[in-house]
Amino acid sequence: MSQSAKLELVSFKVCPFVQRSVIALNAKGIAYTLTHINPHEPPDWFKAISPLGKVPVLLVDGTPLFESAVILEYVDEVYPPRCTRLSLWKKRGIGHGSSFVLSC
Ligand SMILES: N[C@@H](CCC(=O)N[C@@H](CS)C(=O)NCC(=O)O)C(=O)O
Repeated sequence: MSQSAKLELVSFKVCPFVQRSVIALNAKGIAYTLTHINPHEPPDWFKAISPLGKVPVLLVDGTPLFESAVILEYVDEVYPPRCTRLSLWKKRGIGHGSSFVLSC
């Protein structure tokens, strides 16, 4: 686990679970690429990396992390500052829409 890892978030445009990952990554200013798929018609490469067949999946140097809560935990642990409710709220000026992040 390192901050220099290459991150790719596998996404579905209207998925709220993806959005909480996007909010966390953006709030911490982390560089990542976004790859959209349709999880209801998943490509073969996605089936191979996603045991549950759901998005989001965060590829960390190619290793898949799945479940948005786990992704949030990873992002919070590896990329300081910790997103304690208070610190993110105060330091980043994040409003109500980010309550997903604050639940991590
Ligand atoms: N508990 C999962 C839920 C993710 C989820 O349900 N994603 C939906 C899209 S919003 C999905 O991939 N559905 C495809 C399916 O269930 O086959 C998480 O928090 O990551």
